[in-house]
Amino acid sequence: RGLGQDPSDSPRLKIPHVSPPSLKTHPSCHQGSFPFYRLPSELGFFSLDEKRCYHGDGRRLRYLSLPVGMDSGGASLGWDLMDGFEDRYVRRNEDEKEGLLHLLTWVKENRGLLRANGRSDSGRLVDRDFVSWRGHLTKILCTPYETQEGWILAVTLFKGTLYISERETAASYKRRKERTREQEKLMYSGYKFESHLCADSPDGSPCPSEVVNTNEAFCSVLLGRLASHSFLVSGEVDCKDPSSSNPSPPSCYVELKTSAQMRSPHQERSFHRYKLLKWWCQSFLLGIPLIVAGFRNPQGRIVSLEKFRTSAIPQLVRGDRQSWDPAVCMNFCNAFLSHIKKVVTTDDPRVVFVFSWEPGQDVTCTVEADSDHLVVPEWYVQALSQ
Ligand code: 0WD
Ligand code: CA
Repeated sequence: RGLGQDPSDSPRLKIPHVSPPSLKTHPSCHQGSFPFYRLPSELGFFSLDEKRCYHGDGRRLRYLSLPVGMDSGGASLGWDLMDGFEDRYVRRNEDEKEGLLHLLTWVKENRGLLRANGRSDSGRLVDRDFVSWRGHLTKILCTPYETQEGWILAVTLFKGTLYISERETAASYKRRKERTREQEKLMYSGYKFESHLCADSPDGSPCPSEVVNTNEAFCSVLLGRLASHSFLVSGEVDCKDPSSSNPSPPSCYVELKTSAQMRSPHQERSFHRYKLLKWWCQSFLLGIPLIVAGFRNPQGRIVSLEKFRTSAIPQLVRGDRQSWDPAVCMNFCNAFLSHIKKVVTTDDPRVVFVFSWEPGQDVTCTVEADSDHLVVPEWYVQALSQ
């Protein structure tokens, strides 16, 4: 731009402005060796009941109960995952944006476990660099390979700790509101699958005809570290394997997944490239070692079950040159968390830094000085300041 062409260019009106640097997301920018990642350790857990009420206990933890003979080929299971969609389905209200609510409730009730110890000079109320949901970190990990959906992550620095909370993008709001009946059924089928494999007690049996209520959840709360970043993370855990060789969490936890039966090499490739990427990121983050997958036919019946060891997934995709690299996911996450630390330096619960990303572009950031959509709610500020 030529100087002086625009009246607002007059030196008198110029406001010094340093825009926060953007961050590149392309895989080629994040190659390298796998960064340090410590297996997360469980610090606690909580449950959400059928009305989505918080309980500081494990009442909604369920136990894996595999059908006998699963390892002998699976046989023809034939479970009908659409059963109950019309009359035994209670859906969580997705218009109610909870943000970090339940996780912060856990922190509030367990803040003694998170205080900086005497020798630490951090003086932080919560002695962690970051607090977030596992699902948000999964989105960060998948970013270098994501070509469809962008994200918005809102971040606030409060007493030395960075809180990360997702905001729904306009596109994902639209997709949610325009979900077809077929898509609704597909979502239901994932939960129904859990009913076939989970029992309420370690030696109990699943009740496949139960009401599916997506308000219910068991969430584990864990301490983790990625390179120089310490974090407190919480994620929903599907079940515990009562016969696990390592009974201590998260090693005894199991993730349940459904996917369409693969009928062509093309479908198999896209399963490896897209599905396994998300499955690996999600389970690796919490240190969940086992994924039990059910493959459904077009009629919505489970035709086979397969176990995936989380640690073995990267080898399954390594042969494909156009596939993903777990090191890129983790290096990008490391870079993004470092970026957040560099950009978010105002320690104030009223200030929200909004990081946005769309496929093919860099991560950008805007600041809301007195935000209407707080990441850290007032009740939490009050409770922790006591
Ligand atoms: O409000 C939202 N848009 C979301 C809320 C999105 C993602 C999660 N959540 C809630 C979850 O219900 C849970 O209470 O946050 C809490 C922590 O979840 P997370 O572990 O961090 O989330 P994520 O890893 O994305 O999802 C784990 C499981 C899902 O399993 P699958 O196998 O589908 O990945 O949480 C469940 C689902 O079973 N889940 C949800 N349950 C109810 N409503 C939702 C949702 N919108 N999204 C995921
Ligand atoms: Ca699941």
